[in-house]
Amino acid sequence: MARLVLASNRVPAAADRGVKSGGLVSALGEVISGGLWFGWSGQVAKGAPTKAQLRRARGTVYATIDLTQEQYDRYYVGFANSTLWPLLHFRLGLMEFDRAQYEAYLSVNRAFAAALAPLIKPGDIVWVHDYHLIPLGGFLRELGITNKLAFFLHVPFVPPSMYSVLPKGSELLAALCAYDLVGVQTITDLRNLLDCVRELLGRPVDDMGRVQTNGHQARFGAFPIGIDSVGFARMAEESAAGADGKRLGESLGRRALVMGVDRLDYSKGLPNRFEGFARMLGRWPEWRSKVTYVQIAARSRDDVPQYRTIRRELDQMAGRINGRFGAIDWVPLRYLNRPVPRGTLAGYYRFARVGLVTPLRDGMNLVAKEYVAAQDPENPGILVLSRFAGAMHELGEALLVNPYDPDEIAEALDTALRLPLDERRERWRRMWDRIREDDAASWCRNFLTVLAA
Ligand code: ADQ
Repeated sequence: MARLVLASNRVPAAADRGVKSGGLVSALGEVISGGLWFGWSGQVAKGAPTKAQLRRARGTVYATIDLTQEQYDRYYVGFANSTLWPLLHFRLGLMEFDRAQYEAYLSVNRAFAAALAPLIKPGDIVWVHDYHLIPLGGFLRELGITNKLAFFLHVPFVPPSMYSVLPKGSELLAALCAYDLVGVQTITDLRNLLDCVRELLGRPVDDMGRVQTNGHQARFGAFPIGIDSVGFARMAEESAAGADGKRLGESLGRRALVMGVDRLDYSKGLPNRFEGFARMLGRWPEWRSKVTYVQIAARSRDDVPQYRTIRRELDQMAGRINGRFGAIDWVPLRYLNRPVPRGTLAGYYRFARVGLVTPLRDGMNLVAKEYVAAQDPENPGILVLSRFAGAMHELGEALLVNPYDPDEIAEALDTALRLPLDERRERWRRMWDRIREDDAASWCRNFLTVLAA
Protein backbone atom coordinates (compact mmCIF):
# COMPACT_ATOMS: atom_id res chain seq x y z
CA MET A 1 0.00 0.00 0.00
CA ALA A 2 1.18 3.53 -0.80
CA ARG A 3 2.64 5.60 2.03
CA LEU A 4 0.31 8.29 3.35
CA VAL A 5 1.59 11.83 3.86
CA LEU A 6 -0.74 14.02 5.93
CA ALA A 7 -0.51 17.78 6.14
CA SER A 8 -2.53 19.75 8.67
CA ASN A 9 -2.00 23.09 10.37
CA ARG A 10 -1.23 21.42 13.68
CA VAL A 11 0.50 18.11 14.11
CA PRO A 12 -0.61 16.19 17.23
CA ALA A 13 1.45 17.09 20.30
CA ALA A 14 4.12 14.64 21.37
CA ALA A 15 1.94 13.41 24.24
CA ASP A 16 -0.86 12.47 21.84
CA ARG A 17 1.24 10.75 19.23
CA GLY A 18 0.35 7.14 18.84
CA VAL A 19 -2.43 7.28 21.42
CA LYS A 20 -6.00 7.89 20.39
CA SER A 21 -6.77 11.47 21.11
CA GLY A 22 -9.26 14.07 19.75
CA GLY A 23 -10.93 14.44 16.34
CA LEU A 24 -8.47 14.23 13.52
CA VAL A 25 -5.86 12.33 15.50
CA SER A 26 -8.30 9.60 16.34
CA ALA A 27 -9.75 9.43 12.83
CA LEU A 28 -6.36 9.26 11.18
CA GLY A 29 -4.45 7.37 13.85
CA GLU A 30 -4.90 4.01 12.16
CA VAL A 31 -3.98 4.93 8.61
CA ILE A 32 -1.01 7.17 9.44
CA SER A 33 1.06 4.39 10.95
CA GLY A 34 4.10 3.97 8.69
CA GLY A 35 3.42 7.36 7.12
CA LEU A 36 4.45 10.97 7.54
CA TRP A 37 2.54 13.80 9.23
CA PHE A 38 3.57 17.34 8.35
CA GLY A 39 2.51 20.69 9.83
CA TRP A 40 3.16 23.60 12.14
CA SER A 41 4.95 22.69 15.39
CA GLY A 42 2.69 25.01 17.41
CA GLN A 43 5.83 27.05 18.23
CA VAL A 44 6.59 30.64 17.37
CA ALA A 45 10.30 31.13 16.67
CA LYS A 46 12.45 34.18 15.91
CA GLY A 47 13.44 33.19 12.39
CA ALA A 48 11.27 30.49 10.84
CA PRO A 49 13.43 27.56 9.74
CA THR A 50 12.90 26.53 6.15
CA LYS A 51 13.52 22.84 6.85
CA ALA A 52 11.11 20.65 8.77
CA GLN A 53 12.23 19.01 12.02
CA LEU A 54 11.76 15.26 11.83
CA ARG A 55 10.84 13.01 14.74
CA ARG A 56 9.71 9.43 14.72
CA ALA A 57 7.14 7.93 17.09
CA ARG A 58 5.50 4.51 16.85
CA GLY A 59 6.31 4.03 13.17
CA THR A 60 5.14 7.48 12.05
CA VAL A 61 7.44 10.33 11.05
CA TYR A 62 6.31 13.75 12.34
CA ALA A 63 7.72 16.67 10.37
CA THR A 64 7.13 20.08 11.89
CA ILE A 65 8.04 23.63 11.12
CA ASP A 66 7.85 26.76 13.31
CA LEU A 67 6.18 30.04 12.40
CA THR A 68 7.51 33.54 13.05
CA GLN A 69 5.40 35.87 15.18
CA GLU A 70 4.39 37.79 12.07
CA GLN A 71 3.38 34.62 10.24
CA TYR A 72 1.39 33.46 13.27
CA ASP A 73 -0.39 36.84 13.52
CA ARG A 74 -1.20 37.18 9.85
CA TYR A 75 -1.64 33.61 8.60
CA TYR A 76 -3.10 31.86 11.66
CA VAL A 77 -4.83 34.54 13.77
CA GLY A 78 -5.45 36.66 10.67
CA PHE A 79 -6.58 35.13 7.41
CA ALA A 80 -7.27 31.59 8.65
CA ASN A 81 -9.16 32.44 11.84
CA SER A 82 -10.42 35.99 11.32
CA THR A 83 -11.38 35.67 7.65
CA LEU A 84 -11.95 32.07 6.57
CA TRP A 85 -13.30 30.64 9.85
CA PRO A 86 -16.10 33.22 10.33
CA LEU A 87 -16.93 33.27 6.61
CA LEU A 88 -17.21 29.48 6.35
CA HIS A 89 -19.38 29.47 9.50
CA PHE A 90 -21.83 31.92 7.90
CA ARG A 91 -20.69 34.83 10.12
CA LEU A 92 -20.09 37.62 7.64
CA GLY A 93 -20.46 40.20 10.41
CA LEU A 94 -17.37 38.79 12.13
CA MET A 95 -15.29 38.39 8.97
CA GLU A 96 -12.33 40.71 8.52
CA PHE A 97 -10.19 41.00 5.44
CA ASP A 98 -6.71 42.41 5.14
CA ARG A 99 -4.70 42.00 1.95
CA ALA A 100 -1.42 41.67 3.89
CA GLN A 101 -2.90 38.78 5.88
CA TYR A 102 -3.98 37.04 2.71
CA GLU A 103 -0.47 37.46 1.27
CA ALA A 104 0.96 35.97 4.48
CA TYR A 105 -1.47 33.03 4.22
CA LEU A 106 -0.18 32.34 0.71
CA SER A 107 3.44 32.74 1.68
CA VAL A 108 3.15 30.39 4.68
CA ASN A 109 1.50 27.81 2.41
CA ARG A 110 4.31 28.32 -0.10
CA ALA A 111 6.92 27.84 2.65
CA PHE A 112 5.12 24.71 3.87
CA ALA A 113 5.12 23.34 0.32
CA ALA A 114 8.86 24.01 0.00
CA ALA A 115 9.54 22.23 3.31
CA LEU A 116 7.25 19.30 2.52
CA ALA A 117 8.19 18.66 -1.13
CA PRO A 118 11.63 17.11 -0.41
CA LEU A 119 9.99 14.65 2.02
CA ILE A 120 7.55 13.28 -0.57
CA LYS A 121 8.60 10.06 -2.29
CA PRO A 122 7.31 8.67 -5.59
CA GLY A 123 4.04 6.80 -5.04
CA ASP A 124 3.16 8.62 -1.77
CA ILE A 125 -0.41 9.81 -1.35
CA VAL A 126 -0.57 13.37 0.01
CA TRP A 127 -3.67 14.28 2.03
CA VAL A 128 -4.00 17.92 3.11
CA HIS A 129 -6.45 18.95 5.87
CA ASP A 130 -8.57 22.00 6.42
CA TYR A 131 -9.00 25.65 5.63
CA HIS A 132 -5.53 26.75 6.78
CA LEU A 133 -3.87 24.90 3.93
CA ILE A 134 -6.12 25.29 0.87
CA PRO A 135 -3.32 26.53 -1.46
CA LEU A 136 -0.75 23.93 -0.32
CA GLY A 137 -1.58 21.43 -3.07
CA GLY A 138 -1.23 23.96 -5.88
CA PHE A 139 2.15 25.08 -4.52
CA LEU A 140 3.30 21.45 -4.33
CA ARG A 141 2.30 21.03 -7.98
CA GLU A 142 4.34 24.13 -8.88
CA LEU A 143 7.33 22.43 -7.26
CA GLY A 144 6.89 19.45 -9.57
CA ILE A 145 5.04 17.09 -7.23
CA THR A 146 2.99 14.75 -9.43
CA ASN A 147 1.76 12.41 -6.65
CA LYS A 148 -1.92 11.95 -5.87
CA LEU A 149 -3.00 15.02 -3.89
CA ALA A 150 -6.18 15.15 -1.82
CA PHE A 151 -7.81 17.74 0.41
CA PHE A 152 -10.44 17.48 3.15
CA LEU A 153 -12.33 20.47 4.52
CA HIS A 154 -13.47 19.94 8.12
CA VAL A 155 -15.63 23.06 8.29
CA PRO A 156 -18.82 23.93 6.37
CA PHE A 157 -18.92 25.63 2.97
CA VAL A 158 -21.12 28.64 2.19
CA PRO A 159 -23.26 29.31 -0.91
CA PRO A 160 -21.98 31.60 -3.69
CA SER A 161 -23.99 34.65 -2.53
CA MET A 162 -21.94 34.55 0.67
CA TYR A 163 -18.63 33.22 -0.62
CA SER A 164 -18.47 35.93 -3.27
CA VAL A 165 -17.83 38.62 -0.61
CA LEU A 166 -14.39 37.12 0.03
CA PRO A 167 -11.79 39.14 -1.85
CA LYS A 168 -9.53 36.70 -3.72
CA GLY A 169 -12.10 33.98 -3.12
CA SER A 170 -11.87 32.78 -6.72
CA GLU A 171 -8.13 32.24 -6.31
CA LEU A 172 -8.81 29.87 -3.42
CA LEU A 173 -11.48 28.01 -5.38
CA ALA A 174 -9.04 27.60 -8.24
CA ALA A 175 -6.44 26.36 -5.74
CA LEU A 176 -8.85 23.60 -4.68
CA CYS A 177 -9.01 22.46 -8.29
CA ALA A 178 -5.28 21.61 -8.15
CA TYR A 179 -6.10 18.56 -5.99
CA ASP A 180 -7.21 15.21 -7.41
CA LEU A 181 -9.90 14.80 -4.76
CA VAL A 182 -11.57 17.40 -2.52
CA GLY A 183 -13.77 16.12 0.31
CA VAL A 184 -16.27 18.04 2.43
CA GLN A 185 -18.42 16.86 5.32
CA THR A 186 -21.98 16.87 3.94
CA ILE A 187 -23.97 17.00 0.74
CA THR A 188 -25.05 20.54 1.65
CA ASP A 189 -21.42 21.67 1.80
CA LEU A 190 -20.74 19.85 -1.45
CA ARG A 191 -23.62 21.58 -3.21
CA ASN A 192 -22.48 24.99 -1.94
CA LEU A 193 -18.89 24.42 -2.98
CA LEU A 194 -19.80 23.15 -6.44
CA ASP A 195 -22.21 26.07 -6.94
CA CYS A 196 -19.27 28.38 -6.16
CA VAL A 197 -17.06 26.55 -8.67
CA ARG A 198 -19.77 26.92 -11.33
CA GLU A 199 -20.77 30.49 -10.61
CA LEU A 200 -17.53 32.13 -9.52
CA LEU A 201 -15.03 30.17 -11.61
CA GLY A 202 -17.42 29.64 -14.51
CA ARG A 203 -16.43 25.97 -14.76
CA PRO A 204 -18.83 23.17 -15.56
CA VAL A 205 -19.14 20.31 -13.07
CA ASP A 206 -20.23 16.87 -14.26
CA ASP A 207 -22.65 14.65 -12.34
CA MET A 208 -19.75 12.80 -10.68
CA GLY A 209 -18.57 16.11 -9.14
CA ARG A 210 -15.64 16.39 -11.56
CA VAL A 211 -14.13 19.68 -12.74
CA GLN A 212 -11.60 20.00 -15.57
CA THR A 213 -8.95 22.73 -15.52
CA ASN A 214 -6.13 22.93 -18.07
CA GLY A 215 -6.09 19.19 -18.61
CA HIS A 216 -6.25 18.40 -14.85
CA GLN A 217 -9.32 16.78 -13.34
CA ALA A 218 -10.40 17.45 -9.75
CA ARG A 219 -13.16 15.43 -8.16
CA PHE A 220 -15.35 16.79 -5.33
CA GLY A 221 -17.32 14.62 -2.91
CA ALA A 222 -19.00 14.46 0.51
CA PHE A 223 -17.32 12.24 3.12
CA PRO A 224 -18.91 12.67 6.58
CA ILE A 225 -16.21 12.12 9.19
CA GLY A 226 -16.81 9.48 11.87
CA ILE A 227 -15.36 8.55 15.25
CA ASP A 228 -13.91 5.32 16.61
CA SER A 229 -17.39 4.45 17.88
CA VAL A 230 -16.72 1.03 19.38
CA GLY A 231 -13.49 2.18 21.05
CA PHE A 232 -15.23 5.25 22.45
CA ALA A 233 -18.12 3.17 23.79
CA ARG A 234 -15.70 0.86 25.58
CA MET A 235 -13.81 3.81 27.04
CA ALA A 236 -17.06 5.40 28.27
CA GLU A 237 -18.16 2.23 30.03
CA GLU A 238 -14.82 1.81 31.78
CA SER A 239 -14.47 5.44 32.72
CA ALA A 240 -18.01 5.81 34.09
CA ALA A 241 -17.29 2.92 36.44
CA GLY A 242 -13.91 4.40 37.48
CA ALA A 243 -12.85 7.12 39.91
CA ASP A 244 -13.83 10.11 37.68
CA GLY A 245 -17.28 8.72 37.04
CA LYS A 246 -17.78 8.00 40.71
CA ARG A 247 -16.80 11.52 41.64
CA LEU A 248 -19.25 13.02 39.15
CA GLY A 249 -22.01 10.60 40.16
CA GLU A 250 -21.61 11.45 43.86
CA SER A 251 -21.60 15.17 43.17
CA LEU A 252 -24.84 14.93 41.18
CA GLY A 253 -26.76 12.87 43.69
CA ARG A 254 -30.15 12.09 42.16
CA ARG A 255 -30.10 15.06 39.80
CA ALA A 256 -30.28 14.54 36.05
CA LEU A 257 -27.21 15.71 34.12
CA VAL A 258 -27.33 17.86 31.00
CA MET A 259 -23.91 17.92 29.37
CA GLY A 260 -22.21 20.17 26.81
CA VAL A 261 -18.61 19.84 25.59
CA ASP A 262 -17.07 22.25 23.10
CA ARG A 263 -14.08 24.32 22.25
CA LEU A 264 -14.89 27.83 23.44
CA ASP A 265 -15.82 29.16 20.01
CA TYR A 266 -18.55 31.56 18.86
CA SER A 267 -19.65 28.99 16.27
CA LYS A 268 -20.75 26.61 19.04
CA GLY A 269 -23.76 28.72 20.06
CA LEU A 270 -22.96 28.76 23.78
CA PRO A 271 -24.73 32.02 24.80
CA ASN A 272 -28.02 30.80 23.28
CA ARG A 273 -27.50 27.43 24.92
CA PHE A 274 -27.00 29.04 28.35
CA GLU A 275 -30.06 31.19 27.71
CA GLY A 276 -32.06 28.12 26.65
CA PHE A 277 -31.18 26.36 29.90
CA ALA A 278 -32.13 29.45 31.92
CA ARG A 279 -35.49 29.70 30.14
CA MET A 280 -36.15 26.03 30.78
CA LEU A 281 -35.66 26.64 34.52
CA GLY A 282 -37.84 29.75 34.27
CA ARG A 283 -40.73 28.10 32.40
CA TRP A 284 -40.70 24.74 34.17
CA PRO A 285 -39.79 25.48 37.80
CA GLU A 286 -40.24 21.80 38.64
CA TRP A 287 -36.80 21.16 37.14
CA ARG A 288 -35.10 23.47 39.63
CA SER A 289 -32.82 21.49 41.94
CA LYS A 290 -33.52 18.41 39.80
CA VAL A 291 -31.21 19.09 36.87
CA THR A 292 -27.55 20.10 36.67
CA TYR A 293 -26.03 21.40 33.46
CA VAL A 294 -22.28 20.84 33.09
CA GLN A 295 -20.68 22.81 30.27
CA ILE A 296 -17.05 22.09 29.49
CA ALA A 297 -15.66 24.71 27.12
CA ALA A 298 -11.92 24.54 26.63
CA ARG A 299 -10.34 27.89 25.82
CA SER A 300 -9.31 28.19 22.21
CA ARG A 301 -7.73 30.80 19.89
CA ASP A 302 -7.25 33.28 22.71
CA ASP A 303 -5.30 35.57 20.37
CA VAL A 304 -8.39 36.23 18.24
CA PRO A 305 -10.29 39.16 19.82
CA GLN A 306 -13.79 37.70 19.26
CA TYR A 307 -12.85 34.66 21.35
CA ARG A 308 -11.96 36.86 24.31
CA THR A 309 -15.26 38.72 23.94
CA ILE A 310 -17.37 35.56 23.98
CA ARG A 311 -15.46 34.22 26.98
CA ARG A 312 -16.33 37.34 28.98
CA GLU A 313 -19.94 37.11 27.88
CA LEU A 314 -20.22 33.47 28.99
CA ASP A 315 -18.53 34.14 32.35
CA GLN A 316 -21.16 36.79 33.04
CA MET A 317 -24.06 34.66 31.87
CA ALA A 318 -22.98 31.70 34.01
CA GLY A 319 -22.77 34.00 37.04
CA ARG A 320 -26.21 35.47 36.36
CA ILE A 321 -27.90 32.09 35.86
CA ASN A 322 -26.40 30.62 39.02
CA GLY A 323 -27.19 33.78 40.96
CA ARG A 324 -30.80 33.75 39.82
CA PHE A 325 -31.67 30.06 40.10
CA GLY A 326 -29.04 28.51 42.40
CA ALA A 327 -29.81 27.20 45.87
CA ILE A 328 -27.58 26.66 48.87
CA ASP A 329 -27.16 23.02 47.86
CA TRP A 330 -27.50 23.31 44.07
CA VAL A 331 -25.39 24.98 41.37
CA PRO A 332 -27.56 24.85 38.21
CA LEU A 333 -24.73 25.46 35.73
CA ARG A 334 -21.22 24.14 36.28
CA TYR A 335 -19.03 25.87 33.77
CA LEU A 336 -15.42 24.74 33.20
CA ASN A 337 -12.92 26.35 30.83
CA ARG A 338 -10.50 23.45 30.69
CA PRO A 339 -9.74 20.59 28.39
CA VAL A 340 -10.66 17.31 30.06
CA PRO A 341 -8.91 13.99 29.26
CA ARG A 342 -10.79 11.99 26.64
CA GLY A 343 -11.45 9.00 28.86
CA THR A 344 -12.91 11.21 31.59
CA LEU A 345 -15.13 12.99 29.06
CA ALA A 346 -16.41 9.68 27.73
CA GLY A 347 -17.46 8.65 31.23
CA TYR A 348 -19.19 12.00 31.82
CA TYR A 349 -21.19 11.63 28.60
CA ARG A 350 -22.44 8.27 29.81
CA PHE A 351 -23.82 9.85 32.97
CA ALA A 352 -25.66 12.56 31.06
CA ARG A 353 -29.39 12.19 30.58
CA VAL A 354 -29.14 14.88 27.88
CA GLY A 355 -26.27 15.68 25.49
CA LEU A 356 -26.70 19.33 24.52
CA VAL A 357 -24.99 20.12 21.21
CA THR A 358 -26.26 23.35 19.66
CA PRO A 359 -23.68 24.96 17.36
CA LEU A 360 -24.90 27.80 15.16
CA ARG A 361 -22.96 26.06 12.40
CA ASP A 362 -20.58 23.10 12.46
CA GLY A 363 -18.87 21.07 9.76
CA MET A 364 -19.74 17.83 11.55
CA ASN A 365 -19.48 18.04 15.38
CA LEU A 366 -17.83 14.96 16.77
CA VAL A 367 -19.13 15.59 20.28
CA ALA A 368 -22.63 14.62 19.08
CA LYS A 369 -21.30 11.27 17.86
CA GLU A 370 -19.19 10.74 20.96
CA TYR A 371 -22.22 11.36 23.17
CA VAL A 372 -24.25 8.73 21.31
CA ALA A 373 -21.38 6.22 21.40
CA ALA A 374 -20.93 6.68 25.16
CA GLN A 375 -24.50 5.78 26.14
CA ASP A 376 -25.58 2.74 28.12
CA PRO A 377 -27.74 0.72 25.67
CA GLU A 378 -30.09 -0.25 28.52
CA ASN A 379 -30.64 3.31 29.68
CA PRO A 380 -29.42 5.74 27.03
CA GLY A 381 -29.66 9.51 27.30
CA ILE A 382 -31.02 11.70 24.56
CA LEU A 383 -29.18 14.04 22.23
CA VAL A 384 -30.45 17.58 21.63
CA LEU A 385 -28.78 18.61 18.39
CA SER A 386 -28.59 21.73 16.23
CA ARG A 387 -30.11 21.54 12.76
CA PHE A 388 -26.98 23.31 11.54
CA ALA A 389 -24.41 20.72 12.64
CA GLY A 390 -23.24 18.41 9.86
CA ALA A 391 -23.91 15.50 12.25
CA MET A 392 -27.63 16.23 11.88
CA HIS A 393 -27.64 14.29 8.59
CA GLU A 394 -26.73 11.06 10.38
CA LEU A 395 -28.33 11.71 13.76
CA GLY A 396 -31.88 12.57 12.76
CA GLU A 397 -33.34 10.72 15.79
CA ALA A 398 -31.91 13.36 18.09
CA LEU A 399 -34.24 16.16 19.21
CA LEU A 400 -33.36 18.69 16.53
CA VAL A 401 -33.42 22.39 17.38
CA ASN A 402 -32.83 25.73 15.76
CA PRO A 403 -29.90 26.97 17.89
CA TYR A 404 -30.81 30.60 17.24
CA ASP A 405 -33.98 30.20 19.33
CA PRO A 406 -33.32 29.81 23.08
CA ASP A 407 -36.99 28.99 23.65
CA GLU A 408 -36.74 26.05 21.27
CA ILE A 409 -33.69 24.85 23.19
CA ALA A 410 -35.63 25.21 26.44
CA GLU A 411 -38.56 23.22 25.03
CA ALA A 412 -36.26 20.48 23.71
CA LEU A 413 -34.58 20.21 27.12
CA ASP A 414 -37.92 19.82 28.84
CA THR A 415 -39.01 17.19 26.29
CA ALA A 416 -35.67 15.36 26.56
CA LEU A 417 -35.90 15.15 30.34
CA ARG A 418 -39.40 13.66 30.12
CA LEU A 419 -38.75 11.17 27.31
CA PRO A 420 -39.71 7.61 28.34
CA LEU A 421 -37.10 4.87 28.37
CA ASP A 422 -38.47 2.88 25.42
CA GLU A 423 -38.40 5.94 23.18
CA ARG A 424 -34.87 6.82 24.29
CA ARG A 425 -33.77 3.27 23.51
CA GLU A 426 -35.44 3.28 20.12
CA ARG A 427 -33.89 6.60 19.07
CA TRP A 428 -30.47 5.67 20.42
CA ARG A 429 -30.38 2.28 18.71
CA ARG A 430 -30.86 3.79 15.25
CA MET A 431 -28.20 6.43 15.79
CA TRP A 432 -25.78 3.90 17.26
CA ASP A 433 -26.20 1.50 14.31
CA ARG A 434 -25.34 4.32 11.95
CA ILE A 435 -22.29 5.70 13.75
CA ARG A 436 -20.93 2.21 14.42
CA GLU A 437 -21.07 1.45 10.73
CA ASP A 438 -19.80 4.85 9.51
CA ASP A 439 -16.86 5.18 11.85
CA ALA A 440 -13.50 6.88 11.55
CA ALA A 441 -11.82 3.94 9.86
CA SER A 442 -14.53 3.62 7.20
CA TRP A 443 -14.37 7.38 6.57
CA CYS A 444 -10.64 7.08 5.82
CA ARG A 445 -11.11 3.95 3.72
CA ASN A 446 -13.90 5.49 1.63
CA PHE A 447 -11.96 8.66 1.00
CA LEU A 448 -8.77 6.86 0.02
CA THR A 449 -10.67 4.38 -2.18
CA VAL A 450 -12.27 7.19 -4.17
CA LEU A 451 -8.88 8.89 -4.44
CA ALA A 452 -7.29 5.71 -5.77
CA ALA A 453 -10.06 5.13 -8.33
P1 ADQ B 1 -14.03 21.22 16.25
O1 ADQ B 1 -14.61 22.54 15.89
O2 ADQ B 1 -12.90 21.27 17.19
O3 ADQ B 1 -13.59 20.39 14.94
P2 ADQ B 1 -15.70 18.89 17.15
O4 ADQ B 1 -16.09 18.15 15.94
O5 ADQ B 1 -16.78 18.93 18.18
O6 ADQ B 1 -15.28 20.39 16.89
O7 ADQ B 1 -14.45 18.15 17.75
C1 ADQ B 1 -13.91 18.52 18.95
C2 ADQ B 1 -13.13 17.36 19.58
O8 ADQ B 1 -12.44 17.88 20.70
C3 ADQ B 1 -14.04 16.26 20.08
O9 ADQ B 1 -13.40 15.02 19.92
C4 ADQ B 1 -14.22 16.61 21.57
O10 ADQ B 1 -14.40 15.49 22.41
C5 ADQ B 1 -12.93 17.29 21.89
N1 ADQ B 1 -13.18 18.35 22.89
C6 ADQ B 1 -13.99 19.41 22.78
N2 ADQ B 1 -13.97 20.14 23.91
C7 ADQ B 1 -13.14 19.51 24.75
C8 ADQ B 1 -12.71 19.77 26.08
N3 ADQ B 1 -13.13 20.81 26.79
N4 ADQ B 1 -11.84 18.91 26.61
C9 ADQ B 1 -11.41 17.85 25.91
N5 ADQ B 1 -11.77 17.56 24.67
C10 ADQ B 1 -12.63 18.38 24.10
C11 ADQ B 1 -13.54 20.63 13.53
C12 ADQ B 1 -14.86 21.11 12.89
C13 ADQ B 1 -15.98 20.14 13.24
C14 ADQ B 1 -15.59 18.74 12.77
C15 ADQ B 1 -14.21 18.35 13.27
C16 ADQ B 1 -13.75 17.04 12.64
O11 ADQ B 1 -15.17 22.42 13.36
O12 ADQ B 1 -17.19 20.55 12.62
O13 ADQ B 1 -16.52 17.82 13.29
O14 ADQ B 1 -13.25 19.34 12.94
O15 ADQ B 1 -13.84 17.07 11.25
